[in-house]
Amino acid sequence: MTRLTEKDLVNLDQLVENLDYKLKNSIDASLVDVASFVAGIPIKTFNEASTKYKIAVIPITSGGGVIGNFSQTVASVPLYLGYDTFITSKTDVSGIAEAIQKKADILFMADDNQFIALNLKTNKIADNGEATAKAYVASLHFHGKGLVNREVLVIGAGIVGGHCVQYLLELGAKVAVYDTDNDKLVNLPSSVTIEKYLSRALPNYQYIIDASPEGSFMDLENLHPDVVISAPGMPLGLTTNTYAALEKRVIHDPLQIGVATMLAIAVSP
Ligand code: 2YG
Repeated sequence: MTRLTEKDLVNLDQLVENLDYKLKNSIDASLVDVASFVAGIPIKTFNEASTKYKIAVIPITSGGGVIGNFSQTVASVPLYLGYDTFITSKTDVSGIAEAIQKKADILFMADDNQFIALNLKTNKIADNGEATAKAYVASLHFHGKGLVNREVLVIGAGIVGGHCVQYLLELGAKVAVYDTDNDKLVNLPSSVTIEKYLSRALPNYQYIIDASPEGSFMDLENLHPDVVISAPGMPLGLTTNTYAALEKRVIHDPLQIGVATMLAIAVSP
């Protein structure tokens, strides 16, 4: 999975408030709607959880080390949703101890291999890859007012793309997948269509999930006229002018939608 950089996390238009506003504008659903839908909990339950759980975000120095603004961006989401949230002053094991001493109930922490939210009360673990994938699929579900029998193209069959395929099938969509690496395509369910040539496939799909780590490979003239692109992949697979032209029909953020969904999963009974 792509490792974020501080640069990915400092764009002001990616502030969680702005993202929530953009999400409502493009899919007529909020962060809370999407996160609750994925976690399978009533919106009321998710909102009430903000009075029950204290959130700690723990910077982890392993591997590539702490990413500037990563903990702050993660913490901004539960804060925005009304949760008592803090970033530990210590990192790693000392940070975990500090979080527990300060009575945190849910710990958010990420190394280079996994990003989780751990509910200490229920032992529930929310994984960012799965939560992000489902949140981006759910966004298309809201946009399309359901995905039953809708054809959706998933670009990139890695960890996030794989979870997208599973969830799309669960929601009744007809799924096609493109990946440059054949090894990623062998274990897909037989009902999934494999697209061999991306440039030939792109114009045929109104709904696209960009779960690839490639940037700027999709241009407007080669896309379906009513295309909607839900893009968990970093960097965004659209050229700048295509992103600008499509605006409301692109769902994309570096981190926040996935974090909100991890939180809903972590607090779900
Ligand atoms: O605590 C820190 O600052 C670092 N140890 C965080 C490292 C995170 C590495 N993982 C990623 O950058 C992504 N997999 C995070 C999720 C991206 C979601 N699109």
